[in-house]
Amino acid sequence: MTARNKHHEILFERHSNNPILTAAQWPYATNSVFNPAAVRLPNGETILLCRVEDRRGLSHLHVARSTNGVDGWEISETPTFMPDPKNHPDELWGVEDPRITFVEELGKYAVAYTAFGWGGPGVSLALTEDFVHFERLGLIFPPDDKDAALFPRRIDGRWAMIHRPVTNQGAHIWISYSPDLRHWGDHRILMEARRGGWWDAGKIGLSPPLIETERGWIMIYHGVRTTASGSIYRIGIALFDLENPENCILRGDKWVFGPFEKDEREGDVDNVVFPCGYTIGDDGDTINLYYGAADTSICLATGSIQRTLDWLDRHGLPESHALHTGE
Ligand code: BMA
Repeated sequence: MTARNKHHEILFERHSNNPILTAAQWPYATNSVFNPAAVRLPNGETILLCRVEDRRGLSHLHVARSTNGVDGWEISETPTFMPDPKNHPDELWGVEDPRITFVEELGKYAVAYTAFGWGGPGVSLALTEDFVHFERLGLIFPPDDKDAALFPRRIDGRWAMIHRPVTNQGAHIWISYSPDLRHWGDHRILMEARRGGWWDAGKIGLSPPLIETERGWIMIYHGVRTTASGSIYRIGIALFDLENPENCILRGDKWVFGPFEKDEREGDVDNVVFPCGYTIGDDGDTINLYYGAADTSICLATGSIQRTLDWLDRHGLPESHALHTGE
């Protein structure tokens, strides 16, 4: 393994316990556990909604609970959220990569997840109060679409969702709006994949839900670089206006986190770090970022809201509106 270059600023520190969750800890036979959503309950407990892939290759979701968010995980004997292809044919080949947002207005958690069916991967939404019972709202964005998360509150009176449809013009991050969480419209491109040799050229997608700060919404996103030996999934950051999230205030130039340790370099899919959730520490600043490592296990890295904003001030540029308007 190459040594870490000492000149790089480290924004997210890996936990020494990594990987914090693996298939070996599961109470039944599974192939891999990865790409978890995360949330902290009012009692401080951390809930990870983990993607569990079985040996057919199909995924379901399973809750792991811990009081400190690092170890002592409680994992129930039975899966939490199984695909239901009978009622939701779009879930025929599984449910994947959840993102959780607590919606105060509803007093419920919204879980956006990838539903994988005949038409390809699409975005589905479910609501829950307890991570035991789930109300499915169904497929809200048809294939090919994934990497979605709901905003925790309405923007200008409407619900807003970030997602990543794929078109023959590339895989960019979009925003859409809804009056009722079921019917979505006013679709707009929020941030484009870069081109050419950039680390985030060709394909980008939201990683965990946005982080609300006084200066704006922090977006942690993944960028995919295609190389001769496959793709590399890395993480970058951007900042969006609080009241008009279509306005990208700053977008970082470099990636801030990428596959480095062995568990991230080697697994079912090599060279992947894929966060789907974070929790914020009691200090209101610490970001606990939970990520899938090489589509095989679950790891944790810790950062800071303040340091992320400082980094963006030094390494970010406003996005060119020319991308959206052609001006
Ligand atoms: C993406 C998603 C993720 C996965 C990643 C790397 O397209 O499907 O679930 O972790 O690819 O395989």
